[in-house]
Amino acid sequence: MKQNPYNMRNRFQWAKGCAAALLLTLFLAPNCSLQILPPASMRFNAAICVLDTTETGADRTVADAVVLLQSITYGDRLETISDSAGMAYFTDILPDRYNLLVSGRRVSLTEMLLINGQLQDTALYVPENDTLFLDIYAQTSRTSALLISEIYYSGAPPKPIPQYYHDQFLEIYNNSNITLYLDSLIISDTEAGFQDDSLIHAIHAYMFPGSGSDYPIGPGEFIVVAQDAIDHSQAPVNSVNLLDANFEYYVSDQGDVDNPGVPNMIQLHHKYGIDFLYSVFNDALVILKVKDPYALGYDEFNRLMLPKSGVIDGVEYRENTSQFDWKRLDASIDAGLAGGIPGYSNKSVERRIERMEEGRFIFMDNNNSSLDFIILSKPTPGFCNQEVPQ
Ligand SMILES: [Ca+2]
Ligand SMILES: [Ca+2]
Ligand SMILES: [Ca+2]
Ligand SMILES: [Ca+2]
Repeated sequence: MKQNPYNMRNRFQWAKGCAAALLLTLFLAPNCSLQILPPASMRFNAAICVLDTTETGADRTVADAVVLLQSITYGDRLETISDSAGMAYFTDILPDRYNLLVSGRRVSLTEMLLINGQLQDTALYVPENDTLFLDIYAQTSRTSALLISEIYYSGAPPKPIPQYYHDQFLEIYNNSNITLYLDSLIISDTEAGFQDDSLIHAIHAYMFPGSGSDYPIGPGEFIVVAQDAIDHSQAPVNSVNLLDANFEYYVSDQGDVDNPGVPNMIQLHHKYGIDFLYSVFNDALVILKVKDPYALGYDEFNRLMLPKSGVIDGVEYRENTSQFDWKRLDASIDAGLAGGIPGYSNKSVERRIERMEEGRFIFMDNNNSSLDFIILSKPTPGFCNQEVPQ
């Protein structure tokens, strides 16, 4: 797999991009702060040390990591970058329950490792004028050449058809500079409650057709997998025209529509539903490649078990992005959460552009959707109209 070369300039731009992204999120986020705040005298400082569990000694500390504090009660998001000693400092914090997310990178000549860690729903408080010292442990994972670049799951506003979500789609992007093949790649949604398991418990699993080199995806190319590759905008107002989708899910025994001009995804497993429907509130989607999808069989609730080692990329989303309990994906796949949009809002979530390279978008992938994804007011199937960060 091709890794992008990584230098100090990129590292700075990445950190700058994350900081700008978080500021933008703060600016755009609905004002969910409560009116009644604890007295200012209860505020305190925090010194957080970011440690990589895969290293020893001085190498354990992670410099240049984005450290994000999410206040659960007041909705505040505070972020900073860890210094050369791996320390991140926050001042004047309100006592509250917090989610702490860290996201960094470690670069060698041969590879770039992503470093992600989190502490969920942790009460932070120290006596007045004191400083809280805290260690946060992070684990490493890898970025990939093929990425989930957009998930449109929210569905159309209820005019005139209520709860219409057959215009859902998944967009995949080739973030590398070589041609790759989609043949036999699997898309699956995974059940909650198996974060620490070595297996994906797939509710649905659909595979791209082809025998190895039939469906190329070039550098900088998008492909769209539709729930149904039809022009949905003919019915509910503001729903999406997916006539140009590259692939569609087709569930033959459920009266599904089949556009003969658009190849169907091969059904490997379909536990329930009239189609491969993504939840309009919370779900996790992964793309993965495995030798034999049936090698591990099924769990006791008829979910297909697939090895986590086969996961190429994964994105978890929720309506409430500060609720980290019962996550579906662990930090090696997605340490954060995309989303934060209501169902049937016609909004979409798309991976943030990190930079341009030889005229191609390079999308951000820290394996942390809290940092990597933004909200779009309109879905963009097969393209991206984000402003490129300078
Ligand atoms: Ca379908
Ligand atoms: Ca078709
Ligand atoms: Ca990823
Ligand atoms: Ca897009």
